[in-house]
Amino acid sequence: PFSEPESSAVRDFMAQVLPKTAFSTHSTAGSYLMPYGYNTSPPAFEIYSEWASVFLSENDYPYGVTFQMLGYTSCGTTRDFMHSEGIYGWTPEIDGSGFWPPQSTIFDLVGENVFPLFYQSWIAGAFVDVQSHELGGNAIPGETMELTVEVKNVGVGATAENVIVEVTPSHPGITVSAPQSYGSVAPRSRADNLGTSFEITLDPNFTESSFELTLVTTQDGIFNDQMVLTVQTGEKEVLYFDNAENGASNWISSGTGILWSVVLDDAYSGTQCFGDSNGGNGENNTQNSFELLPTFDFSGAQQPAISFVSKYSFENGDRVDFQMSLDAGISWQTLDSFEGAESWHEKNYLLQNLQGEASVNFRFTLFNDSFIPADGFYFDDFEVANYTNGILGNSDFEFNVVGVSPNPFSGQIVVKWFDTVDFALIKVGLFDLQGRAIDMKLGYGPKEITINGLENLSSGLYFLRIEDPVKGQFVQKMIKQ
Ligand SMILES: [Ca+2]
Ligand SMILES: [Ca+2]
Ligand SMILES: [Ca+2]
Repeated sequence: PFSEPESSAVRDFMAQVLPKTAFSTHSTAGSYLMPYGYNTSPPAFEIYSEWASVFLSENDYPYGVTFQMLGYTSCGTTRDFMHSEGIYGWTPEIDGSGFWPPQSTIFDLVGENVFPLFYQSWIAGAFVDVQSHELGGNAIPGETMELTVEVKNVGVGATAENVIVEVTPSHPGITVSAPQSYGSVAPRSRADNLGTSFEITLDPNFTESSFELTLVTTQDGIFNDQMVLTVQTGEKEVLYFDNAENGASNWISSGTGILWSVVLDDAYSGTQCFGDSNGGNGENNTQNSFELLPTFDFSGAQQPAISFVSKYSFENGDRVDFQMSLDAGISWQTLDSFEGAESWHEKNYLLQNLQGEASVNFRFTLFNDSFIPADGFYFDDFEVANYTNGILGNSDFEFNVVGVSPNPFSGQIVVKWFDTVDFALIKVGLFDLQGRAIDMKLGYGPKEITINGLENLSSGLYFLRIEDPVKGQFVQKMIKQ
């Protein structure tokens, strides 16, 4: 080694600069190579993949060792030398049509590689990510919820100083307690605000069906990371929650290739999550599933909902489908498909169309084609819940159905459909606490139904029931002023 002036110059430069992280840029595979080039699996995968899943989420480049990304081994590369010297080294393979891509593509190719360069310089020092969160209580008008936020200094070179977490609501009807100081956070360490939760208070007159909370981390007053949470209003009954910390005994893995399991490479909450390929990338020509064993009975449910946090990295042609079955696993319908790459983020599904279904199963299914296996899919904090007495309205959830306003009401109630079903008979009824009908309205494929003449109704609690032959039945708690 170092027989050539070029390689000894690199060695001498490293000794002078003492970097923590480094890129040795190549083209044109559109992927990021990890050490070691001679081996088929990388060392320190948990650190390399944790970073890469963030800095490559913008350009969707997959990451792995040369053998996985390019199909051959390459010995004695700069990044291998760097890793052996305690430097985290990658070989970025910039995308493009060839070693001399057309001039017209240069701006795009540079643009998609700028964020990884920034991120690499940030993690060489200190960089504070939102690590996990826990939201307690119910989002009910006039009530207060408690939010704890855990952060992590994902950097390797410095302690993060003056770390502050701020929570910003999407709606003026939500108030949040002041930003909190997390002090100093050592490299690769976590900190949280357990015991001094953020307080999230809903105005007594809040009428939205959901709202968002944006969690922002700063270090010395400089923005680092953000995470957006969607909160559904109503009383939440948790039917199933799994943070993966107790293993995968509630899930069944089947199919070809590496099977789904607990993943230790990265986690949102705690130290474990679930995924298709622990310890590295997946395998080509794989199709397998991870099915939740409990079956759910939504026959008495008002608003079934699912949420989880996930991150993923797929090469073009590979994907994960999130699926449900209404016939005990004989047939599966896809609720969502995950392709490309995303860093940790929350997913929410308001499954109003499952209301009344007595037997519902859920699973994740992975499809890897015959070319380039990427890191795959990770998920954590998987929750199945039923919301009751929530506010129905224009929602940030993926399935929007109806809006009811105002609530509290005085003279009239207006019910609106955002997701119109033509030629469907919609029934809207207002009932008192004893179940007596106050008024009933029918509409044939309407976008709006108004119940009038409620001025003389005595103040108190009522229920509005909306029956839609396609979307199902919804019950909404209403307050008469
Ligand atoms: Ca976890
Ligand atoms: Ca993996
Ligand atoms: Ca592939």
